[in-house]
Amino acid sequence: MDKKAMTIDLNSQILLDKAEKEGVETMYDRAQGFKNQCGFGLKGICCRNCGMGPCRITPKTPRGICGADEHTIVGRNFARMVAAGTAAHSDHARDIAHTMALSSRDGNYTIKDEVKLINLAKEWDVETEGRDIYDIAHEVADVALMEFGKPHGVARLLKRAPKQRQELWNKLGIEPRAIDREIATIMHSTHIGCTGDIDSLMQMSMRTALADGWVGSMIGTIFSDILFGTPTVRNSEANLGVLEENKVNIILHGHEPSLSEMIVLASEDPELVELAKSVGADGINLAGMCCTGNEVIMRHGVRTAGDFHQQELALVTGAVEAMIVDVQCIFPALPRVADCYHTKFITTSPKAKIAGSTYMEFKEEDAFNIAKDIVRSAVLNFPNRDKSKVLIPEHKASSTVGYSTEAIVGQLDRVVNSQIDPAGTVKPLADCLKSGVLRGAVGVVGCNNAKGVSNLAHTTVMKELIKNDIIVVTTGCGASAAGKFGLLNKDAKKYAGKGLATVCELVDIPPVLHLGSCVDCSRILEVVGETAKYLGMDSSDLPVAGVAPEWMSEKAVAIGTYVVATGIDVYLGIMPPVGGSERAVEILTKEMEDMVGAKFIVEEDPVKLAHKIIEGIEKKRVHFEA
Ligand code: BF8
Ligand code: SF4
Repeated sequence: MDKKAMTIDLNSQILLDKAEKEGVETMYDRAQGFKNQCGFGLKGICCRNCGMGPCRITPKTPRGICGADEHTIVGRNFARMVAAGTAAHSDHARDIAHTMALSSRDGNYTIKDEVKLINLAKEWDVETEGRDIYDIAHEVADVALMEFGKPHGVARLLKRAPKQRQELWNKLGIEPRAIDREIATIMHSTHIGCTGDIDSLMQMSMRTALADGWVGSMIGTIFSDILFGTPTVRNSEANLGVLEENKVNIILHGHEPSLSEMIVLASEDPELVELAKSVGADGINLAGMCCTGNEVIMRHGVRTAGDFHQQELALVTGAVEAMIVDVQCIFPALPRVADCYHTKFITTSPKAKIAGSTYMEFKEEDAFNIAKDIVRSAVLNFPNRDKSKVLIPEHKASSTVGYSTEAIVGQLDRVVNSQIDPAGTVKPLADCLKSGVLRGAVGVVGCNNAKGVSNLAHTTVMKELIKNDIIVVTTGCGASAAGKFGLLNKDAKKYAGKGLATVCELVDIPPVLHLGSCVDCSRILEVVGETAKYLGMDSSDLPVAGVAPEWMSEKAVAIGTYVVATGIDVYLGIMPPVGGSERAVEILTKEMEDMVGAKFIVEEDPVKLAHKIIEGIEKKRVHFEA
């Protein structure tokens, strides 16, 4: 297959040609080498949880050496994916909570959204009257940190879900207790000789996944908003065309805003801007990638360089002085690509050291100074750029981003609400859904996957949905894809059906709303939860769905599972590694519906996938007719 046919992004296609000419290997080359992937792995029936293995299930060996059957093996592997995904999101959240514990009036990290902090403090019974905001922040941070390992009770944030949902979780025994505890329980239960019952493994997976969505990710989002500001609507641009010929280009890639926020500040520091000029550049140009890209575009309008599949290609432009990374979704291949150019590939986290990188450890205690050192080293690298190797492809699209829950509610209020409606509620959204002007709302989220054509499924699904009057909310690399292809632009209402186009016109929004990074899928839970509560319904009654058309990470498996456990159907464009167990498939695609009111649906053809979603949404609308 022609490599260029593996992506629909024109910039990527141009840079794949360049990489080929320059002998630079990328993910697209390696993916071709992996055309025939291991059938056991694909079906989830390979176990290496103990030293007697690996055991692979075949007709001749229907059980592992310990006797585990295909259901146990698939169930254990699935549960471990959920645990890993939950660990990743929640450990990110833990770092943000620690950062808030360090916040101070005259320090590097200050409180930007006091109202959100006070509201959370009240929700968590932290005294607020007559106290200094930083004392409150520190106590709230401590309470949050306890949510990771508290010995008793269930997670506090579950109370934000509709009442019926909370009762159901309680009845099913899937209310998460403490985040770390749920992760540890899965690691324990999937050790050799523990759980040998797939129903129980799936139940545990839901409980742990709920700890991800309603606890870890939600803490990540709320605390980031408190520290760095709740996103507001702003304009920006996306795709590799945002790199600039005459500026020091710095790519921010990874996930945690405690680093990226400081880099943004450092890049505006007059001393470093002057330094950039003294080395012959016109200034410093930051561009984001993956979820860090989503964090900084939402809060600062920092333009998005690209998504997960473009991380190597960004360096192939030859125009990047430094790529700064922290954790998650960072290809270990990057130092090799960086070596082909002048680019400095800078790792910063002890949790994600990568051989061949320049390691500059980031410590929140000395955040700004370290961020300045990192940016300085990027600036000083500008004279090393080899102009003959530079090719910045021109494509980029403009976008409107920053739709936090508050921004969505505020935007709807501003224009739609008549004088009689109470301000600051989800009423306008609920009304639009109820009346059918909007048929439904769908979260199109997640990664890019080399099993498919980069960006094809995301853009196809989004376009089909909006054409059918379904408003789309998006996070993660799905949001970057939407940005690159102009779907976050208000003009994209031209692709929308009549109802959605009217709403977009009336309230001045694009048909696809950018809600942030993958931890910000918790914003989706919040909007759905509030809308359900407003209508006196459970989340499973609403015409809403989640879709991960090109998912690939374990985090995505955790997200999909908590979304289902919240009562929202999840549509996948890539089959998860569970096909080797009929029971697993039955539970995930059928029985979960009886348990939690939602299930997984897998469809690899993006157009068919979109139509299955539309059908599912229309079925849910019966609840409005009752
Ligand atoms: O957490 S969408 S490729 S960047 S995993 Fe990774 Fe997937 Fe992108 Fe953000 Ni989310
Ligand atoms: Fe094989 Fe059982 Fe060990 Fe897994 S746990 S590797 S199935 S013996």
